[in-house]
Amino acid sequence: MYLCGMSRKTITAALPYANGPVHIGHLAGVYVPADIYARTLRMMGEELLFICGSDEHGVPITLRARKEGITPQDVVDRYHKIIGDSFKDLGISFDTYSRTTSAAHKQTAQEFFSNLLEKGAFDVQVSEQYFDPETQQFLADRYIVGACPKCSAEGAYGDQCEKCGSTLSPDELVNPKSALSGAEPIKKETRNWYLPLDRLQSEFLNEYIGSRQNWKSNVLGQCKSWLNDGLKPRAMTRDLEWGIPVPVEGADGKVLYVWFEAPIGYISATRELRPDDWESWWTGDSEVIHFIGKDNIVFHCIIFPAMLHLRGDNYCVPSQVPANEFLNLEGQKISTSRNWAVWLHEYLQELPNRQDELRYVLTAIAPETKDSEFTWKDYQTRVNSELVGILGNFANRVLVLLQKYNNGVIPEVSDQAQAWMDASNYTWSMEELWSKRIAPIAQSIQEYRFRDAQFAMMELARYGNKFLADLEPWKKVKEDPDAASAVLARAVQILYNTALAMEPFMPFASQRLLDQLNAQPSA
Ligand code: B3M
Ligand code: ZN
Repeated sequence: MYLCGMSRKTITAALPYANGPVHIGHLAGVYVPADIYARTLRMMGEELLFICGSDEHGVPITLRARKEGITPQDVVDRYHKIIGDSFKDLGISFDTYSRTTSAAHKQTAQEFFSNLLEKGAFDVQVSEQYFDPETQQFLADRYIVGACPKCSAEGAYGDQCEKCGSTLSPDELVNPKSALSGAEPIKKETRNWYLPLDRLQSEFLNEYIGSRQNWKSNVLGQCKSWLNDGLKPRAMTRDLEWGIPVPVEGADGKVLYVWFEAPIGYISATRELRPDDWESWWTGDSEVIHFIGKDNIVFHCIIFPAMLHLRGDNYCVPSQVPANEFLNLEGQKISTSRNWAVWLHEYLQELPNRQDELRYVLTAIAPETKDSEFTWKDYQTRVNSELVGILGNFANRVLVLLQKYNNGVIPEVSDQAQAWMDASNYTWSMEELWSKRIAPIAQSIQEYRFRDAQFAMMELARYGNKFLADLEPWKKVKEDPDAASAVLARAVQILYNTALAMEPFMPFASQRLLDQLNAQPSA
């Protein structure tokens, strides 16, 4: 097993399916924590790439295209743009936002498949699959509809009933029909390439997962339950039209399984971004970290590592997969099909320049260890009492006092006043401020505890408010102007540190504050 060196990081965020826009559940689970992580490490001077892009293959995209009477490419073009623009607007600082219909991805995914094929990694198996005799094509599970065997609802899919949520197989459907033609599907033999996950379990995965001590317990729990059940071979090719053609003679009409090629999309995006040294970000000295939601755990913790292990050639397996649980909305599960969601592009349109408020609230309630809940009431309370009441209040007081007593200029502090300040019981030295208030933020972030990190960041503003309330510069200005100057100068330092610490969480407000202080982020 090659976990790779720890000198630089390749940070990935799950590639969103380009069959719809992203919503707050995606943001809280994946994109906001990943961005906080990448921004923090950048500030700390670490070398990293932050990679994402659209996942543009898969059956849901073709179904959507059929429903709308357009091509799958039209669907993904539309959502790739909406998703990419809205991430940018929210300040998600990807180094690249690519897509899996790019030429570079097709090449990289096919090369990866061929490489494994040459190494004899796949088993070829012939199996019976559903086939539409009218349209003459194989049917993915989603393309077979019928009555649900559990709740009897009509229109259940071959993989799931959306009415009662049961997971199904097409064989269980009552009265199955092809969604393409309405014809009754028949079974037909077909040949596909399988990843022997059963063999890989004993050869590699048991040890890989078993030795991940610092992974989150929700992630390890899911992995272990997959392993306990025993892995089965899984087809890495499918009889479909939309996807990346299987690069084998005679495999016409077959494409790479979307969960085979989508994670390779991270590698392809790196290749496009860094044509000269892309492979070094996936081998040798790089450390790979995947930010994902809980429904993607098996693919990133079991299937993709198995592929990378088989690939060999110094390729790294993921060193961390800090997956989150789900976010609910006003007491209900977020659902794309029922349109129960707060869509990012709509939020940005309806509440312009309120990116940081959303980032802040989603981090405060992030489903890090269990499912959590977003409500607009809670959003309102957090914005008013925390962002305005604590952070805004502190910044406003410092800036107003500075303007009022010293024309907006940081006052000179006499030696005597500085000595009084350093000896005062009311405050810490700047070193203590750093070790007690700032270092814990970075520490929590490195342990993937973003809620704690943001809370620790807010502690700086709480501390600043208490500092001002205790030392009352507005009173001292009359009795002891020198001491008032020392208090003001120190308050500005605390505010400056707060503005820096805010950057990963609220990059827009951080920049505005730094501008108001006439300071540079790196100063
Ligand atoms: N497209 C699935 C999802 O959005 C997905 C992730 C791919 S990551 C390689 O849930
Ligand atoms: Zn049902």
